[in-house]
Amino acid sequence: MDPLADEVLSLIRRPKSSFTLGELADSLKISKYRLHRALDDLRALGYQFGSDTNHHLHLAASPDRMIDMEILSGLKTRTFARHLHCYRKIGSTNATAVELAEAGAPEGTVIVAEEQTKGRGRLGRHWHSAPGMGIWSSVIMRPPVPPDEVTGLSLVTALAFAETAESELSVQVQLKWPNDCLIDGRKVCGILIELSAESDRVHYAVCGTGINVSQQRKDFPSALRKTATSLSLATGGPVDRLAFYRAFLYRLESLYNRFRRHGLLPLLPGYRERSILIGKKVTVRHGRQKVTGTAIAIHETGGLVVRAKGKEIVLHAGEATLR
Ligand code: BT5
Repeated sequence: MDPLADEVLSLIRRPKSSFTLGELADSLKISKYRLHRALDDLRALGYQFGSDTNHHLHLAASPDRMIDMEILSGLKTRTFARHLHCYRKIGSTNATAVELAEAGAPEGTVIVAEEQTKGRGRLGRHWHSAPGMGIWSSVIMRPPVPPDEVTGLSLVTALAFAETAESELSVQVQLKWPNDCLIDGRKVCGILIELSAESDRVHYAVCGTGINVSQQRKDFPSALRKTATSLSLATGGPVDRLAFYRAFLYRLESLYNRFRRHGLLPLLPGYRERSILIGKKVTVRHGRQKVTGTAIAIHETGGLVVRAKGKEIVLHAGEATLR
């Protein structure tokens, strides 16, 4: 983005600002002609401007687009998204995040895209990432925990999503260990953590989050129509994707920082109260392992504690189904 367009926007957005075209050009020390060009560039991106009877300019509409100016405007995080890579179309934000993390990108670097052509789920599954309808995003994290506690990041992210949806949109979210967020039993958000680690140390974790925002039923492929939902379907109206994303990033950063300082323990009550597995009979499959029993708790490492045949087993990964 042209830095001038960026400056124009930040001046117009400043609280209580009121500029005529001439005053705005003077403040930016540019000609009115250049200002008109910058406003035209912004209009091409989807910004709309209005003016009052005194010819003071105001922003009438902002585009619903995953562009840095929009994400950063009003974002309250300290480190998350302070390094931000926005794409219109990408293979997978996680794949790009892995490349950037390998090249030394700092913690909190965010990759976000309007569309993914190779969005990935766990175990090589596909994540459907329709253009402009969701939040397809990855954050690079460098948590000081051993690799077997990284499941905790999935739980931290799921909880951040649930709290954001509940506080911003008043919808109730259920969490299905380890990485699913559901509304009315349908998946609205999936999380994929990818890791580079040694036996006792994590180099980096890429935390990928796919959030369905504005899809209507017909927008999902038929295979997902019965199992997937979106925030819009849940609220019954349009959802401000960018406002939701900013709120989510802020909450994710603050829960992640608590996790870094104190581990998962302080976050467990919030996770547990939304868990659809605790207290239920479940089957958990992980590779060739299959455990059937009662899910009784979430362990402080993020694992699922299952009581099976009189023994308590902590599972650190797997696919859980309710029986
Ligand atoms: C997940 O995998 O739920 C992790 C999804 C992570 C996606 C994000 S998007 C940004 C970042 N970049 C990436 O490339 N990935 C991450 P899993 O638990 O394996 O669930 C995958 C299954 O969910 C699929 O097999 C489908 O059944 C279903 N599914 C696919 N797309 C969906 C969607 N948009 N909404 C709901 N369910 C979906």
